[in-house]
Amino acid sequence: MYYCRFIFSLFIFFTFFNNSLQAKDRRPNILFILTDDQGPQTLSCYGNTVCQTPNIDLLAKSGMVIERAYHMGSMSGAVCSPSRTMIMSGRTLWNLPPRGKKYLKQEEGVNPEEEILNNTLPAIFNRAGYETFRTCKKGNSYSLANAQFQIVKDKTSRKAGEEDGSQWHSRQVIEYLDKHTDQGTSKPFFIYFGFSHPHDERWGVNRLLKKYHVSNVKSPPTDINPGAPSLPFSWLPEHPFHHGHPDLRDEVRVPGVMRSRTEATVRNELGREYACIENIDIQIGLVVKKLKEMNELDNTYIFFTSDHGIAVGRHGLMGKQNLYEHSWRVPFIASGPGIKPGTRAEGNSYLLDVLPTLCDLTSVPIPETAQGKSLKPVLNGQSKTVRQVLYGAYCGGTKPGMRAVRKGDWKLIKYDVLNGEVRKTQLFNLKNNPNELLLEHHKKEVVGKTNNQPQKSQVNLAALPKYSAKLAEMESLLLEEMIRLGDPYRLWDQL
Ligand SMILES: [Ca+2]
Repeated sequence: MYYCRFIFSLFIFFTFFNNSLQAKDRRPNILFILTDDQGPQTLSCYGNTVCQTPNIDLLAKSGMVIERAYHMGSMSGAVCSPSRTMIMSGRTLWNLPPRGKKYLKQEEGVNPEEEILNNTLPAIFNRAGYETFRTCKKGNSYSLANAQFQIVKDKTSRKAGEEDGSQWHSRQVIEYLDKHTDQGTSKPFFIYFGFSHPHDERWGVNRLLKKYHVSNVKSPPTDINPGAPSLPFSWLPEHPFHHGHPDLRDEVRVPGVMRSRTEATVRNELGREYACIENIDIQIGLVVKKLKEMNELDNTYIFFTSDHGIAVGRHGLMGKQNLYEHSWRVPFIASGPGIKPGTRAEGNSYLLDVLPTLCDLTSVPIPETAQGKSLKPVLNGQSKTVRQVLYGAYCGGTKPGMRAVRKGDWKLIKYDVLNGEVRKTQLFNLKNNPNELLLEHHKKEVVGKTNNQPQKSQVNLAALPKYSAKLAEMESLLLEEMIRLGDPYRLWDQL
């Protein structure tokens, strides 16, 4: 009898011991989805009616859409690079760590690099006991941080095939999840799911190119395809003044576009962009389906965003090196435990808020190096915004460059470029003029192509005496933000 009891006790002990070793850590998983060069205007949850993204729409319906999410800017033509460094480090634009010799600029490198590197997204979640995985394009990023993920499958995939398109990235994630399941890993996962598209060149899958009535081209097309997506309301044949970055690759050398801003070129390129985005959407659908099959979907925070927006013909620009909403703003959707389905909030967030937000949602301490704010109160429905004023900079070309500030519906953009040759101020009321239309958008030949007759008040309001007090208020807000955030430059009228 005593012997039996002893054996039974041993059995209980080993069962308990074994279970405690194997017990599944039920802390929430993270799936962070990052596309390359995608403005919110491409998605139906932000008003697009042409580009079809049923899986991203489903994410929006099952979570929260942030209306006002932005990247803080760039001191380099490669806007991806500081933007992705802000995501990885949670640092503000003028307080970034050096990303490697190649990217070291005079404005950078003044920070305690090691401390920041020890507190990047992968470093934090490795320490917290997560299994960290990454797939993304290569380059233009914070490579020292990227290397900290436990598993890295990076490759720039900007073609249309299984091995060189967006399909490649989703396959890496699915294969990883299969391994995670097969190995019975008890750890929760953090997946950084990056795409190389819709960044140009926008090589679309044939079926999707046909759907949007466009084709892959190397030189600007001459014929308008009447089935291609319409011109955006803010299309212009050229920007009213020089943007200040001479010979900028995105404005003059994108294959299939070059310097052309014609209706034929812009509509074809928009359709190519949509084909690439729909392909990304299909890939996201496959990964979400996998999570569902694994019974992990309800226990996973999913964030969808992009490193910045892009113009694609709006305001006569093609690239992302400007501070109009189409390029400064990013899409931002979040779903997961505690986030009420089908909700929206203004947010007023930056991409550098991602790091503190993910920490906060998973009860991981937010490191002191993080300068962003946690969006958890917004995602939980306790507040609508995390800050009131938003600041943006672009100075990858001539200095001091462009600056923007937004508060409520009001936005100021200033340009001080080409050694004083261009000094311009724009003031917009975004509620009344969400597309930031200018006087040039009222021209007959422009209206004839965009089929949009702007209201009289939809112009740059900066020179109108009626708005002089608002202008002065926004000017002083901008300077305050520049000082507060350590912007090393001042504009001509701030000295
Ligand atoms: Ca990018």
